[in-house]
Amino acid sequence: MSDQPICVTQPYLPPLEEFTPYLEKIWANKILTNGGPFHQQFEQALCNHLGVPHVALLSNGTLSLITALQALRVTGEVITTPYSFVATAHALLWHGCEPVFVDVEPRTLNLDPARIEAAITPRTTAIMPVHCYGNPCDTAAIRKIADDYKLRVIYDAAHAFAVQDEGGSVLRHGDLSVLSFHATKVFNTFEGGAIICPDAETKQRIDHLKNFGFVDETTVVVPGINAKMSEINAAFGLLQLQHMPGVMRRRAEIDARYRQQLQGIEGIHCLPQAGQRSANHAYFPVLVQPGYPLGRDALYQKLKDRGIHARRYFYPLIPDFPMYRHLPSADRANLPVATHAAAQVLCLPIYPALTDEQQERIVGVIVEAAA
Ligand code: T4K
Repeated sequence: MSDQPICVTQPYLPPLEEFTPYLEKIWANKILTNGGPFHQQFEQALCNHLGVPHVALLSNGTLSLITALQALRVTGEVITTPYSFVATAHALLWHGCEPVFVDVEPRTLNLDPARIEAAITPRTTAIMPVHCYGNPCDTAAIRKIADDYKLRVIYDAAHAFAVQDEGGSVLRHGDLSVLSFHATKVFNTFEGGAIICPDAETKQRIDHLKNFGFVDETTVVVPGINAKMSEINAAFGLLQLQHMPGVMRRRAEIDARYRQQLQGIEGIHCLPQAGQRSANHAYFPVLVQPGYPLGRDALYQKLKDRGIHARRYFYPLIPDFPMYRHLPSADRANLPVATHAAAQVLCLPIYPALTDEQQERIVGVIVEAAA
């Protein structure tokens, strides 16, 4: 048992028998998709759970990003972070926009507002920051720049489910915020995503966009796509919500134990949970820095040899992928902080079913290598 591989994450699944009644309802009414009863209930339940006014459910986070860009009619250049999962920039390419990479700031590894203005050109229409690892961006500074230059802001909040800052849900910031409910996320519906909207009109436009543009049987108002969440995913989401308090508690415990046990190891720096009233402990990123006897990749390999699959989220940097390398903003010289982070970050396993004994195994390897 103690030799079982440990992955960076493992999805939370409620007891199967709790899901059976939901399936029975779907089997009875034979509504599988296209905005059925579970879809409606789940949207409302999410609004309540997250403390946001409107939620549009979609089939995954990537299509949610693309649909959000479409909803706001974003064009031209969009300022974004080089330090994220590749879907952030891919969404921009799919929508026909040019990502303009701006470096991150060292404390949170989120887009550095101090560097945004220098990257704005007459073609810039929007900013797409990421609340990386669930740490909120400097939303006030980003808002100010967006207001000054009349830019749209779409937050990629794929990591920020249920995160709150001093004023409430972090998802209220920007023109739109996008969530992912992928299997690897804090809150999963197998696959799934959502767009948090400030008003009913925008939500309606997104609802049209995700359903081919249909308003009624014979009216199509926009060239929409099919990005709907199915009833089975929505039903599962409804059930998952009931389990979230326990999931969050366990994640917080694991996070606290890591911080305590890794404290004082030279060259191992735990990224702080910054600017949060309520964190979600989605990831546990550590920076492997000079002073630690092994480099990040050597520690990654050592853990892997012991069956522990930590992950180098986010290496390589997005600008290093072939479809981005040619962009002027992909020049590494302008991205020193992101470049360092991509070379130093290791995300340690964190998920509700991770046992204390497994966590000791993980910390044990890090401590042993330090000795
Ligand atoms: N924006 C940001 C900032 C994102 O991080 C993401 C997704 C998106 C946008 C796009 O949202 P989606 O379109 O995905 O909804 C994973 C996820 O596939 C991806 O959703 C996520 N970010 C990214 C950070 O990580 P991989 O390639 O690391 O996944 P994979 O398959 O290697 O899984 C990691 C570990 O999780 C496995 O070693 C085992 C465990 N696992 C995974 C799956 C899929 C399970 O135990 N069960 C599972 O079903 O990308």
